[in-house]
Amino acid sequence: MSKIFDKLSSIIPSLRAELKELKTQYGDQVVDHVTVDQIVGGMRGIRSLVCDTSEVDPNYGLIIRGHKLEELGDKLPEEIFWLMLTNEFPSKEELSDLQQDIKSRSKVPHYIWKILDQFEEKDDHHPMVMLDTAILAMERESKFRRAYDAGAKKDDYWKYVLEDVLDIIANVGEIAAWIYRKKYQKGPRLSPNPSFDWAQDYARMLGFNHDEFDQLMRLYMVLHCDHESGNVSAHTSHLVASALSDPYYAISAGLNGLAGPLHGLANQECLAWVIGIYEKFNGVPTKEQLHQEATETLAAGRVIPGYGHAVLRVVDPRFKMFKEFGHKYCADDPIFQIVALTFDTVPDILKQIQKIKDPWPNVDAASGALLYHYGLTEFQYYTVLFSVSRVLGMGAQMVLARALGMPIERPKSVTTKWLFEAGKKAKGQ
Ligand code: CMX
Repeated sequence: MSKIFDKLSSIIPSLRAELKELKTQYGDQVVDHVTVDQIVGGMRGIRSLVCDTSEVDPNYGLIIRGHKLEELGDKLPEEIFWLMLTNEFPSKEELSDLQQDIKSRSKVPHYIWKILDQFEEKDDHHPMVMLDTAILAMERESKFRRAYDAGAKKDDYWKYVLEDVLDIIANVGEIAAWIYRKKYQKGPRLSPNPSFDWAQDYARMLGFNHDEFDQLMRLYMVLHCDHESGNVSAHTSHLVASALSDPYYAISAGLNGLAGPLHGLANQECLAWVIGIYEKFNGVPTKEQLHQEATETLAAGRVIPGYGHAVLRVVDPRFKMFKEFGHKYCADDPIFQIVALTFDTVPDILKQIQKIKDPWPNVDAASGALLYHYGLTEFQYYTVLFSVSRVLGMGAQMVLARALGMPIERPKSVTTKWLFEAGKKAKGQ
């Protein structure tokens, strides 16, 4: 067993004791209240989930285990995975041990290639369908399910969940890379290289051989890996795993949520919007022209993709970090220039629309332009990249939830009639 298992074995007893103390001391205390608007408004802001891997501060953005993103920009995704699980950065030896462990699990089952072969090249299956199908089909490898069926003790569930999560992490890059190469006819499948780090290996298996692109992939994988647990993908995978469905079911389910245009698919939509502008103006438009475009998009009843957020109320720090990368490496690229111009134009327009709570760019507003710059121009594929990264966060959250024996989720629903009555009563009518 690798060091991450030992490390977690040593800290899980204190996490369990902490949860027990919380329940004993404060279990019956009221810590939040809920309005009718929240109940009919997508449960926005209701505090009803526990997530220790990361938090999203509305006035800053993503904070991973107490660390702001600026501190994490030069870390490897493997280090962040360890951090999310243990609340500490790995030592050099621990990092290398984790990387070895992941490498040792790299073996995509042969039937996955056959299943992916069933998707015709150039057909209209979205690459997210291919990825989710592949992950779901690998469920027959689940060590958690096998251990559960054999009567594993509840206290040990997390170990088997971690086994599955590490197996998925080890293989998702190779699968995702093949989806890209097959769907977009980029040539034969490329094999993993044991001397590469995880993000670099994925970049190279996609077929890009560029140090800057490796660097972008590392940053991309760090910035997309987690966003606390209320977002659609994390919450979905957490919910499904709470039924003790194994990580293959749960991660595939979470990624199906990521495939929605209001969530992970926004990066694809965002770049499509930017490219549309580039093509229409045959280059970078003026600020006035861009203003007109944004106004027309809104008038057509569409959202400006990459702008707004359910929690954030400031510029997403992930956007800022991608923008900095762009300024450093592709400042002359017209697509990146449109992204930068959009940032100078769109927030002021969105601020005029009262119902919009966050006029600022989110992570999806900049990432696509950078990928495009290095030649990854098939923007339908971008949510797959997001997915590869999000496996880390969903996986870490799942391991901790099982370690803490979190129960099956089952919130109470109410009828509209009940809400009317409860509202009247609260108003004293
Ligand atoms: N353009 C136009 N209208 C927008 C908008 C945008 N960028 N952002 C919000 N609005 C609208 C909403 O559609 C909503 O309109 P209705 O009441 O008519 O339905 C209204 O403003 C209020 O929305 P909100 O409370 O500010 O935001 P929500 O929490 O409801 O939604 C989000 C958040 C991200 C879905 C929304 O801002 C949006 O659709 N943005 C564009 C898509 C996008 O970039 N998604 C990626 C988010 C990051 C991620 O999760 O991956």
